Amino acid sequence: MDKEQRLKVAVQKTGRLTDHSLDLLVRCGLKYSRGKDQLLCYGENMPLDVLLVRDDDIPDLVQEDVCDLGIVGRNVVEEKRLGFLARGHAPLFEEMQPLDFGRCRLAIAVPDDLPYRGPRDLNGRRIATTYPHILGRWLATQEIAAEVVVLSGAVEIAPRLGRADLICDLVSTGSTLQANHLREVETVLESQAMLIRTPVPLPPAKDEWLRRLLLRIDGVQQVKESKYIMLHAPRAALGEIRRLLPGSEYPTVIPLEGSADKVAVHAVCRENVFWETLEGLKAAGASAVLVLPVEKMLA
Ligand code: PRT
Ligand code: ZN
Repeated sequence: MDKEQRLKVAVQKTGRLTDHSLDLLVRCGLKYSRGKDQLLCYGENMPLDVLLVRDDDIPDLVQEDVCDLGIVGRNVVEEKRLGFLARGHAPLFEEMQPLDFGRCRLAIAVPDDLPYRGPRDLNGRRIATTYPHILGRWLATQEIAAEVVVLSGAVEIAPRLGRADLICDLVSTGSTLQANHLREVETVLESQAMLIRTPVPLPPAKDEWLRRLLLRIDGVQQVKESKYIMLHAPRAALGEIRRLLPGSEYPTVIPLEGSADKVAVHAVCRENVFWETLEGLKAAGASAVLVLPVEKMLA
């Protein structure tokens, strides 16, 4: 297929999103070989190539129509979008789908010894961040007048260096904050990896592959939590057992040869199946309970 007909996806080259992004594409069926320069992954079995870049460049590459799609944190997308709007431009990328990895939050954190009762305590303070637009919008909605100190990195040490009173930075486990004697007090933005696309209409062949890719991403996301459950149950307990099976609408009920009152129940559960659920099923009369992972699903 000629070059113009191949979807190009921008993915972070090295960082927190890289493995998850490539893994998602592989689960969607992509087999790729990596180019000599290590910057391009060439799709061997799908007309889809991956361009490996810094995450901050991904919205721009999609904006400039160099790539059709990008996988990037919502924090980066939102900061870029607000930046464009502030300069009077409309951003030319569209958020398509959250991808359920790279979860973190942009949060305000204050030094352990700084008292904090609520957003109003931020008035007149200096806040260090690499996300001035998102923070600026949050401060405006909270009607707080604070000074935003824009840094390019190492935000968590800014209070100790005297460059700011507190910070607004990404947090996942919180251990970085703790190590720097900071505590989280407000969430400014919840984030996870997003699929973004160019608003430019795609030629039909590319558009068709994008449609297929989106369906496959849906399928991948559904199976992540899904389990296939098989069990034996007394017929009389079927109502209770159906109620206990998490997120499964229509289980298959199969008679068991040689047993008048027992049946086999097979069901796809679209939510995680915990030990508590299995214990509940057993208490309701289920036996021979098997829980299997689901490999692929197409609704
Ligand atoms: O080189 P490049 O520019 O591509 O990478 P980068 O260094 O800018 O990004 P990277 O790989 O650090 O993060 C990429 C994306 O992952 C971010 O834009 C977020 O969308 C997402 N993400 C998820 C995170 C975190 N979790 C996270 N914990 N990004 C950064 N962090 C930082 C956090 O600020 C702290 O400094 O990781 C550190 C550890 O966090 P704790 O809370 O677990 O201690
Ligand atoms: Zn970056």
